[in-house]
Amino acid sequence: MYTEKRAWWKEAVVYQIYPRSFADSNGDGIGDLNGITAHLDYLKTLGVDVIWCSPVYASPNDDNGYDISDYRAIMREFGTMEDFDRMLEGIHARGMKLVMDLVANHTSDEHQWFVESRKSRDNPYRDFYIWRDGRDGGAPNNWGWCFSGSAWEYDEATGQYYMHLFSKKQPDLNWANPKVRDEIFDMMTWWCEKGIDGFRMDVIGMIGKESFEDGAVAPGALYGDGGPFYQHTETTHRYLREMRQRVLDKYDLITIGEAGGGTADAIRYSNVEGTELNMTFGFEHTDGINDGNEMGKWSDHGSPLAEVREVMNRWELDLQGRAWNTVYMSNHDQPRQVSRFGNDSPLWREKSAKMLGTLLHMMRGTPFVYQGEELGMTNIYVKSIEQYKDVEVFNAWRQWVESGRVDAQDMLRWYAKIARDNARTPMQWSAAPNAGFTTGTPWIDVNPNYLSVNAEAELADPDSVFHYYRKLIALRHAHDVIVYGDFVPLLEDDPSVYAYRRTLDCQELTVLCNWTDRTAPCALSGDALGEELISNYPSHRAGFLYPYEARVLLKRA
Ligand code: TEU
Ligand code: CA
Repeated sequence: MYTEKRAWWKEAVVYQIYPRSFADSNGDGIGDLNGITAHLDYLKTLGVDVIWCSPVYASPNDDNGYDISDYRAIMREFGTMEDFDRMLEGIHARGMKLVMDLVANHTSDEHQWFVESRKSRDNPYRDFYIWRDGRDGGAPNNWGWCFSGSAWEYDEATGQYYMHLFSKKQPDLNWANPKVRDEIFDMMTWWCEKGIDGFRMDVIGMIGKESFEDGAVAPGALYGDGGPFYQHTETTHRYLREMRQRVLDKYDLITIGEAGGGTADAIRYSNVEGTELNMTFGFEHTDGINDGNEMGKWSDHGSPLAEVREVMNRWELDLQGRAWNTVYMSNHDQPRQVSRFGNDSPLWREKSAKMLGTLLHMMRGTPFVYQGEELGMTNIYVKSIEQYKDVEVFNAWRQWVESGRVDAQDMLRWYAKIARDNARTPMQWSAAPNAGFTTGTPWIDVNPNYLSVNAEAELADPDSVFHYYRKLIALRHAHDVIVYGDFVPLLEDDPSVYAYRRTLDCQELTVLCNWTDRTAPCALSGDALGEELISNYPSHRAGFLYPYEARVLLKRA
């Protein structure tokens, strides 16, 4: 039995808002801060403890706010600092907390620091970014970037290249420069003094670049993989410990690293001694399942039970007693979870959405709910490239389709399954025009299924996905075994059922999930396992689980 130290952020459930697509208060088609403030009671009803807002800072929106041009100003389309203060007050007044997105691996190329930096080689801000001479008439090394293409961009003005691990409008900050760290830590302190409650740290595992050698080129790949020289390095850990001492330790925060890597990396970032962060997001069960594919996430591979379970169980077990975990399947970078891991056909959408919710919320780690997940929102399945808005989609199109390497129909099929825009369609509030998201023209298409899948309808239906999630969240708050219990995998080779147990003192919580659309035999389905806490079926069949059935049973000795 592991003894878990109590902490409020272990007991919390986090709700992620993608502000651009949450609620538009002024009819310009873009979600905004007043839109969030107007829906805080909805979130309170759901029962979440913490709200994480994707970036709300000033930005030219090359990557929807993940390209920040002023860390201390609010994006014009989202409102004003007064709107922000009112939103924060509203969140606190309801006993909830606010997590800000800290995007500090890079800024926008329109940030004042970069505007200065690119002016001349001896500008005082030159070393805020990573500038290098070219090599043999090309880029300084062979690294590719996360959205396709070279990680280096040539800049005429000074005849050097700057590094960008994301779009060319997202130049990487040079964390090796102590002045950069001073600026970032001051900015973080400024937000903490304003009263925010934590940070979700964007690609924080990439801040510690250690060297700039060529990376290995995988068969079929166009660029080298610089990962070993900039991901999860000793230098990154050193910067995080410095951040902890200079900023984080002064406040009672929740800190979440978007750091990826393997469990050994997560254990270092979110170690129980608490020298770095509280928790990190793993990517092995989402993007990681496609590692080794020539085109990365663009593939027909899907997310088979055996692979997902192997990864998720390994994360639960490896981190147990060593680090705190996060549990999620959805965010603004992933397709809708019911479409990817469940079954979004009208017949099974609700059942499978509830099954996936059960699987996640009973695990060890802080659960993250992405806006609309609590309604069982699905992928949109757009047919043409014109309907997409995401820079990642456009760049991949250029690299693979326009170059003639991949058939357009294949790419469109992969986009429909996995593109980030699937999660960025507007929140479905009601059956009113545009799903009640806006009275104007939405910046991105609304999923046509809003007529049946929407918050208003689900609030009125006690059997909805929404009320099921509300119950899951309440269960976590009511039962220590769900937060602090040990994780024990069960039926690890079962072709249909994902099952596990949580144990604490004399309590045993058994979680059974049928991952398929067929009735599956299950030796564990008996009532002998205790009192039923929640299920997505009103009655059960001994020895079997119905399609997508989920059942949670608690035995107290
Ligand atoms: O994402 C980091 C990241 O690793 C992404 O490349 C992710 O793997 C990809 O979106 C999946 O296709 C963060 C943000 O969450 C993302 O929205 C930003 O675009 C990115 O950083 C750059 O800031
Ligand atoms: Ca608006």
